[in-house]
Amino acid sequence: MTIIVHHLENSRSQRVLWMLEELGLPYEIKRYERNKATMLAPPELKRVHPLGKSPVIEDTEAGVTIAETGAIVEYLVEKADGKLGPLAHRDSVLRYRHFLHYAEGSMMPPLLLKLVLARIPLFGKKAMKRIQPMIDVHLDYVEAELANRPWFAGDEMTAADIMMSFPLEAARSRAGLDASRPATIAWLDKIHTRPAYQVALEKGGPYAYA
Ligand SMILES: N[C@@H](CCC(=O)N[C@@H](CS)C(=O)NCC(=O)O)C(=O)O
Repeated sequence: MTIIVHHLENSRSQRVLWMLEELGLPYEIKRYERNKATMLAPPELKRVHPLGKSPVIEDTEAGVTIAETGAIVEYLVEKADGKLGPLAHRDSVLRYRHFLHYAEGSMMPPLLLKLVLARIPLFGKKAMKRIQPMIDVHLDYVEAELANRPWFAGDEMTAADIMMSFPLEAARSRAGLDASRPATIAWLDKIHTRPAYQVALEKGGPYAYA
């Protein structure tokens, strides 16, 4: 066993388990529970990486510790000799790179903001009304993209789809993604029925977004 996934319940790190299952790479899970009051990660995670966030992976054979989902996903593509990496066509390569970064760089921030504001009484509710239109721009964009092709980069599933799974699952659970955006919902249903996704879900423990 060379890869250890430091996995926080109900979190982005579910994507890493899914990817490892898709790639058929052996791995071990170290589970962490959120603090029930703050929902933050436990302090033990700071011993693995100074940021104390999840996901973090350790590749014990290579002697490396990697934080940040996008960096982990790219590392795993490399480790699997390009499997789930960019497709051959130039346009697909550009889309692959775009969505790989877009997931955490553009789509997650307003979703996270909404989650944080939802916990602030009065002011939070008012401010949330300003955030939803920002989220809707992303949801409309994604819907238009998925109406054009089966996967984010092109005709085949890639790591870009894995990156996009968490923001879209979060959007469905708390930011108004519903049947009015049928291509996106069909894409979510499609990833959820994949055997590798199901196995990862079973191994990962609590995950409120699937
Ligand atoms: N952009 C980072 C975000 C990491 C992150 O914020 N992870 C969350 C899990 S969804 C976390 O560890 N939260 C607990 C905390 O902040 O204490 C990534 O994709 O890896």
